[in-house]
Formats: sequence, structure tokens, C-alpha cells
Amino acid sequence: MSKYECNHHMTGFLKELPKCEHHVHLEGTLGPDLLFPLAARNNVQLPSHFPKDVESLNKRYSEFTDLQDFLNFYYIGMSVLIQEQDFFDLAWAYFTKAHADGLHHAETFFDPQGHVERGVSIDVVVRGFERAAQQAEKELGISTRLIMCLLRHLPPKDGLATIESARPYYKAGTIHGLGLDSAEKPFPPHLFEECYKAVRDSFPEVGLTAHAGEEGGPEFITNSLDLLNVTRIDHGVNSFQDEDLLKRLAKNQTLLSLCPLSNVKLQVVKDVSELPIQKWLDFGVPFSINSDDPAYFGGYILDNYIMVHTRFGFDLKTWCKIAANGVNGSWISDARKKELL
Ligand code: ES4
Ligand code: ZN
Repeated sequence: MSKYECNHHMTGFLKELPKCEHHVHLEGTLGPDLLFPLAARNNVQLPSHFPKDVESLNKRYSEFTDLQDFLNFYYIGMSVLIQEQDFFDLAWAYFTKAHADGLHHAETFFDPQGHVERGVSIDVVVRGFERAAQQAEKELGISTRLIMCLLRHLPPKDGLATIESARPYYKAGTIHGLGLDSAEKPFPPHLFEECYKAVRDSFPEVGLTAHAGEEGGPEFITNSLDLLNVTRIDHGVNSFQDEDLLKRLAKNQTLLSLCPLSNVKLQVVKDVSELPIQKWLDFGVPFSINSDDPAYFGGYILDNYIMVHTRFGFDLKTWCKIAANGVNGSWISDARKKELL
């Protein structure tokens, strides 16, 4: 069989694998094709330096130099989201796309502070996303979890206020997790100890995760585990630099939510082949493969799986093990896990 046929065959196999996504920012599914119409619909004035059309914006998206360069565009992008319907439309478009990729379970991040600071209430945001998630469960058979992230470039006090405003949604089970994102290096995990403690104390069943080791060193991961009590690490790329940490992640079966295409676009690595995926497999560190901000990084979940296969060429058994690790690391009932495995 030629290499092309082999890859073609693998695409079908990877699509059929029971995939779970643990790392996708709903605001990161907002592409130029939706951004400009929403800006017009909501009368949002984009900054004068912002690219003026889909083509030039896509071109700029292909030139990100690092995380902060991307984030500057990401926060302008989300400024076009105003009405509950905008949040619904955005999330629904993501769920339908992910369903076409063969996704069965989606744990989705959102950044309420990026909306509240513009005068859009958390209720508008959560209602729109929740409605789309319910429709995805009903019409697409995708199980869903909504994870609220705190922006680490904002004061931890602001994070505490955000947690307060989200209390009804944690209580009702509408929001299932707490995460931490945005610029990593200048804002280490210890700043958010109190925020994580507040959620842990009131809602012990809520899942805790944090972005760590994307640009920060392995100590950002260790400190997220020690100080924030997270049970999952988003990215975690730089864990490879600390063998004791790798052993700890393996022992506790702490899931890393990898985002291969994101890591290339934000120049964390030059190529997906540089990711220490074999090392994680050798140490028994579980990981899932995810899209992060698919509209900005040029690929959804299946594109990420295909890129990993193109670079690593894993056998079917290894792929099944990777998928099973994703199911087992999901914040779902044992009954749902059984359905997926
Ligand atoms: C993000 Cl790739 C990444 N890293 C940190 N924060 C983020 N927010 C959205 N995408
Ligand atoms: Zn992310």
C-alpha cells in the first residue's frame, strides 16, 4: 500500500476513534468568516490597525510569533460577541464541526472576564453556550462540559469576583470546571491559590485544571498541582524537562491536554515532530489531543490527530490506547465512559 493510501485509510480510522476534546476555547472557534459579519451585525468598531478583510486577517493569523501575539488578536476577536444568540451561534458551529470530525465528548473552555469587562453579563455568555451544549447533546449525541477559565493577566481579586458571579451556575451544574488561561510566564500559579480554594471549598465535585508548561517551565506544572490542586494540566509540554514530574503525572494518571497545531502556530515547537510524545508514552503519562483555538491555528480536532499521525505514525494499538486515555481522563460518569470505550 502506498503511503498516501495508508494515510487515507488512517484518516477514516482516526475519525472513527472515540475522540474526546478537553482543550478548546469556545472564543477560539471564532474565525474571520464569522468575525466580520458579527462586527457588522453588532456595530462593533474594530481597532484601526486590525486587518480589514478575511484574507488579510487569515494571513496575519499565519504569522503569530508567540502566545501574547495571538492573545492580542484573540481578545479583539471576542469583542464582536454581544448577544446571547452570538454565543449560541459560535458554540453551535463548533459542535457541528467537531461532530463531523467524529467527536463524542467536548469539555469546552470559556473566558467570562473577556466579556464582562466589555459590559456583556456572564448570564448572556453562559445561557448562549449552555443552550448550544444542550442542543449538541440532544441532536448530535455529544456529551458536554463547560469549564470557566480565569484570565491570569487580570488581578486574582477579579477572579474571585468572577467565581462569585458564577456560583449559581456551579450550583446548578451548568459549569463543571475551573481553568486558568491567558499569558502564562508573568502570572505564575501561586497568584490564584485563593481562587482555586474558593471553588474547591464550595464545590468539591468541580474539575480543576490550569494551562501550565506551554511557555512556562516544568515548575509551573508542579506548582499548579501543589498549590491549585488541579487534576489535569492544559498543554504541559515542558513537563518533559523534569523526570520526577513525569513519574508523578504517570503515577496519578494526570491528563495532559495537548494541542499540537497550536504549539506550532505559537512557536512553542517548530514542528509537531518535536513534541515529546514518545517520552510521555514511555513514562505512561496520559494525554489527549486537542484543538485549542481552531479558528486561529488552522485545524480542528481531527486535523490535530492527523498531524500527530503524520509525524509519529503510531500503530492502531497505540492510537486505541491514546483514545482510551482521553475517555478515562474525561470528567464524565463511569456509565458514559463505558459507552465511549
Ligand atoms: C490560549 Cl493557546 C492559549 N494559551 C493560553 N491562553 C489561551 N487562551 C486562549 N488560547
Ligand atoms: Zn488553551
